[in-house]
Amino acid sequence: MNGSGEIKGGWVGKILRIDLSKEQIKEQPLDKELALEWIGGRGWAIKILWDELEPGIDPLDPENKVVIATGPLTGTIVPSSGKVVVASKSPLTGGYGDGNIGSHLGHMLKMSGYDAIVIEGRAKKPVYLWVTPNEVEIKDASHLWGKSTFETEIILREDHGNDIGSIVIGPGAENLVKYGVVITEYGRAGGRPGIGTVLGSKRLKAIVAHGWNDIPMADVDSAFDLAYEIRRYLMSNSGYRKWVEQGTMMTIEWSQEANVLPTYNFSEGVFDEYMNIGGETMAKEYKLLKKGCFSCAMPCGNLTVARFGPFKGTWAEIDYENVGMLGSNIGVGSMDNVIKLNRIADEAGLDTISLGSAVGFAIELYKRGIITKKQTDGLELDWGNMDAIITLIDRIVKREGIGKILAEGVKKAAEKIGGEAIKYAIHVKGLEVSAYDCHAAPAMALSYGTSPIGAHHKDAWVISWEMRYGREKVDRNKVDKVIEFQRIRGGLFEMLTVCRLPWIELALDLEYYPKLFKAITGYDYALDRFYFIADKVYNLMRVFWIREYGHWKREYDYPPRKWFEVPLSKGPMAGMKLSKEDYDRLLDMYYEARGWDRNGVPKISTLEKFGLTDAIKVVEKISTK
Ligand code: PTT
Ligand code: SF4
Repeated sequence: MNGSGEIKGGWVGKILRIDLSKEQIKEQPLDKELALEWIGGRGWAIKILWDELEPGIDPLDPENKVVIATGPLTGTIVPSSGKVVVASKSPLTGGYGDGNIGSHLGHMLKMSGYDAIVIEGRAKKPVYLWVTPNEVEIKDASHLWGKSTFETEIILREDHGNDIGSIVIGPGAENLVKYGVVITEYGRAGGRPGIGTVLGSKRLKAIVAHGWNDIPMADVDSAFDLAYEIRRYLMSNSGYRKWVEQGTMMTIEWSQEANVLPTYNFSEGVFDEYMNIGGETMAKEYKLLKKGCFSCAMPCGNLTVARFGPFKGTWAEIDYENVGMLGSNIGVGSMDNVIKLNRIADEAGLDTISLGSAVGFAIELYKRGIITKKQTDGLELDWGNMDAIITLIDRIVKREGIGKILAEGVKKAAEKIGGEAIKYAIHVKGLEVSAYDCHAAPAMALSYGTSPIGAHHKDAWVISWEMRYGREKVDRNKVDKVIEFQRIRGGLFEMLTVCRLPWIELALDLEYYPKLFKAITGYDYALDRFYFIADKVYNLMRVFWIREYGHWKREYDYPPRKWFEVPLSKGPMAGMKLSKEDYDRLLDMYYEARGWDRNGVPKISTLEKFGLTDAIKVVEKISTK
């Protein structure tokens, strides 16, 4: 490791560099400053992409890079530490994009001696990457290309054994559908802003690792005691049982009650058939097994099987977002059908959120007469019409007819279709909105509007707090909550690269994380220090977007137009829509709290505070335009 003084644990000390065009494999010592000042995961991803990408590069150009990054706690005895960040310049949004996937890849990589992989170039033919402590190899994947993610994983396990960590892409990403994700272990997905698609453009079908070296820890006794204490706390928590029975699926019933369940392309907020697709029904009638990521003491994966109708016997892993977007949002009110659609999305390697949004968008346009049967090549689109929906998804995966337009994401599809279409495209900055309707939830709308990757709930899921606090209120407390969550969820957890659910779902004390960090790495960081670094990361992500766009507009931080213009049509909040004036007030307060100007551009003084000198040059350049 570069820099003076040895790091005693957590980070393993090397970054793997792969150039697929040159078929070159290199190792680089982990820079100590990168470790201590940018921590890992998202922190490293943005720093590397910022430093190394040619500004304005086409995301599907071979020179775009994909960063696969672990954090100092990943893969250790820390509970729920089986996470890994996948990041790149997004082909869906044109800005910074990342995702955090629960898999065995993170600890297998670290046990192979690597904290991160940076991939660039484009292979001449399909390949996959094989990583162990003894060898790193770019291997032929011609036999895997065109295969579903599940088939691919099966073959990789036949060839390399079961004791591997992997991420793979499916035919959707190979065909450059812009919301291709990476899939692992038959049903975990990551990289919503098209990180799988970037791998597809590089002809990299999979990354597979098998490691066996220990991950060093500065103070094994303390790390063990803390991990043991946390496990005991989690497993004796009063919410534990329901959590392992339902996981995130319990949110369906909650969202219905709160009038925020995405229904008919974010029109209604409640769904008559919500019980059929809810957490209770899933747990009692459809759940076969619970699955968990590496080292998790509170496994939340719901492996479910369709039991009735034409798809009987089909299985898929489902979560709240999957069911909200490929269920109520497209009018599908049967768990059997929802399981089938999720299986299709997982096998194709497409993000269920963007896919559900694209399908809902197309159905709404069709029903409003904005697109016609001629444009859908004879498909009669309707809510819940499984035959039409399955055919439409197949066309998206293959980029045929209307599928080719929808494969670009709803923003670009709306621009192409023209007219009123843009009013029904539910996205922020080109990333489709995850499964919370915000017609009557202004703080959550702000969270989507200011998320650093486009409309994802991962950074600031403030909606349940907002319901308790008062959904109608428009004040500084809402802004502060969004920023607090962005620091914790989007900063602390994305940099340590461990699962946030022990904290958010079972109220694990956040103070455990600095303690774990100290026990594993030997470094004593207070939470405030992590938050300072998180703010630095947020500022750099923002300037990355500005650099790539070459300009910035306040309206890029607005939630979807539909929430301002078309009121909710059902449920206790029927008639509600977001007030533009209120949203602008929240946005002004947000910019002020972040030290950004009224267009959302970081002020020079803010960037100076974080020592982001290169970013200052970008901001100065656009302000003189
Ligand atoms: C995340 C997004 C989510 S968030 C879900 S369900 W969720 C969807 N899952 C998909 C899927 O499955 N298949 C598919 N083809 N597309 C999918 N798209 C959607 O992707 C497991 C959990 C979950 S379940 C969540 S909220 C938490 N996310 C965390 C996070 O982001 N960071 C962190 N430190 N901890 C987290 N813990 C939780 O992990 P993206 P995963 Mg995901 C089948 O990556 O790009 O952010 O997309 O990784 O392991 O599946 O998440 O109600
Ligand atoms: Fe994975 Fe769920 Fe455990 Fe988090 S709580 S580590 S997402 S199984």
